[in-house]
Amino acid sequence: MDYAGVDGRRTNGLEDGDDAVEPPAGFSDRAVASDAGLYEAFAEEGPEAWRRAADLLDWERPSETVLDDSDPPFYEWFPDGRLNAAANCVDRHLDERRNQLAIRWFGKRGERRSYTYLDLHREVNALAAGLRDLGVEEDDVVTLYLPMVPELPIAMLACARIGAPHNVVFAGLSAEALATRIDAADSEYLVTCDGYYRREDAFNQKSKADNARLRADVDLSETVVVDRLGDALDVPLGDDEHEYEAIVDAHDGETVEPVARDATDLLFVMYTSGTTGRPKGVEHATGGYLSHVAWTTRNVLDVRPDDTYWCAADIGWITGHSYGVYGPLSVGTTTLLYEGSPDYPDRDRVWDLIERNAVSVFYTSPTAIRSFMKWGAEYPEAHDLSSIRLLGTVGESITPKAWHWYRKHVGGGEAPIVDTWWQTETGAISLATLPGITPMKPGKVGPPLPGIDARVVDEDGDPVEPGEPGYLTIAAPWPGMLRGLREGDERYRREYWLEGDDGWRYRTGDGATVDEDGYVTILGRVDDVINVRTHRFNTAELESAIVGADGVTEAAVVGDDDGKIVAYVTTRGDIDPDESLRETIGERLAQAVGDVARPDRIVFTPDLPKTRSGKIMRRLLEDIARGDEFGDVSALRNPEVVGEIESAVREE
Ligand code: 6R9
Repeated sequence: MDYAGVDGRRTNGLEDGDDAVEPPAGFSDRAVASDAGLYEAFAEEGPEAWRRAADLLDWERPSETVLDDSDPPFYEWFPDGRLNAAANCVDRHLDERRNQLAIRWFGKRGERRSYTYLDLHREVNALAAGLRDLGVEEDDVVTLYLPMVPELPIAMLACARIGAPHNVVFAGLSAEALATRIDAADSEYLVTCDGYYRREDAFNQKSKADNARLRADVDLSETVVVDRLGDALDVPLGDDEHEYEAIVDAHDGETVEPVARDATDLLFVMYTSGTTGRPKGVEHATGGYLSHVAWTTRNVLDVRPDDTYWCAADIGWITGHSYGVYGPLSVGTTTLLYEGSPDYPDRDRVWDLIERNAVSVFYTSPTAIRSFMKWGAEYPEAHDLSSIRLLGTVGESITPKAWHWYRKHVGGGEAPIVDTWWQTETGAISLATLPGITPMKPGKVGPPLPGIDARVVDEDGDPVEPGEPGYLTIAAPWPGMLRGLREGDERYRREYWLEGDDGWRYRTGDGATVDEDGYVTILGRVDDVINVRTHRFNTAELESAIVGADGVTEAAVVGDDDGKIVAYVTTRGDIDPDESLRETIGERLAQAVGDVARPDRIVFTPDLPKTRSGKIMRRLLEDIARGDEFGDVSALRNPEVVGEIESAVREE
């Protein structure tokens, strides 16, 4: 099979003998998913079983067919159905809960704003009318370049209402990254803001957008600018730039009929790192995506309308799309939106927000949990967190130690934890326990969800023995799956699909093991993608930015245990690597990708470890960065360099 090698040495810090933890009885009694027969039902019914998910939504026209799989790997879910995603997230809640809070927002400066479903309806409609007025038509892609402000989900919903796919670009990405995404998505419309606060300082986001505009090939025809900073920053607007507030005021009270979209029509595009240097545009279809997201929000995260739910991920990434916006709003709950960082103004910010809002379901990443652990249990312990009834984690593997800490100090020792595995491409949670039914095993994500045919296989595509490392694949289509790539069918097929004797397999790019009970442990990526601080980067993209610095000859980038970026860099013989080169490298990465990509550590080394065929042994460099044991290196072309690298790392 066409995979990079997965090696068996890595155990993901999982100690043997970690017993399964039963779902707490008090939880199971009230859980949304409480019938263990669900697994069997999905197995028996096949794709038809996913009708349950579609039935959670309001359809303009329900689909007769559940799945059209006549042209694999181009699958169509609910192909003859029609619906509008924004109507499902807003309008249909008006009868029952118009005055219930939909979004509670907390700004970096202690500001607060709340939107009831009625408020949300009014502003989404006004903006939808305004966007139309600016010329946005169905199928025009609108790029959204905003930090965590309520205007971001509102703009997403306004786009969805008029059938204009959105293309959200994480606010921390650079002008260059924004320009690439505007061009790749062929997007003529942009919604951005004047700026936002980073700690104490007002930061100019608009100037990044202006730079992107100069760089992009696509001519931006209209730009809408949210006033986040008021008088703190003077940002003049050009003729074809419009104040968000003025648009919403001018169209206040107008209603825009939600455009009925085919279930297979594009809801949004999200750029993510792939196996080559250029990001790829993952396309999500309206009906399958929203069905899967709504079903998992209810059945995995156990969210109900009377919850106060908080997904701490940035909306600029897929987790924020699916579980910060579409999931919670489609099921009609109250969702919290937080603009700041977890340690500002103090390290108890998260716990303060949970207590203040009586958050009942909290979803975050192992990176964040590791920081909480480092800061100490005294911070959560100073707050009343008894409102919490379920915890979730996503983005990378969680160690049993972190799992137990999270449960004890945040979950009161009682709350179930769902360790959810999924990807930008899968659209929604794909492997996880069902919290009221399935026992948890700390450090293992759990079995595939009902209806997800995930398998850990070897190079030939055959299932591996329990405990043996293999490749995580999915052997049958699922509703939340990407409908394709912006870069075309060929790239989509090549990136993700393998045709075997018994059909098509989706390659996740992750290595994994599976135990006797079918629980999957994720070993990490087997391709050139690294996950750090919940962001996904392509190593080649980062490395080429570093190698562009004067005097640098080679670079290899890895992630370490703390979610930090470590760059190993070699320089020309006549160059003495110094502080200024470090700065240059950091600056180049900030320019090319964004501040999030600045390395935490730069290790200058005389050479990089290579295989005989000249491939950089990134896995070995990762082990060194993590201080992990590594195996025999004698097969390397240059084994002598390993010792030098180790001492260079230690000197850091
Ligand atoms: C949702 C999201 C996807 C990659 C994925 C895998 C890693 C996600 C995980 C996990 C271990 C989990 N990943 N969830 N690894 N345990 N529970 O993160 O999407 O940014 O596309 O990243 O994240 O390596 O392939 P995305």
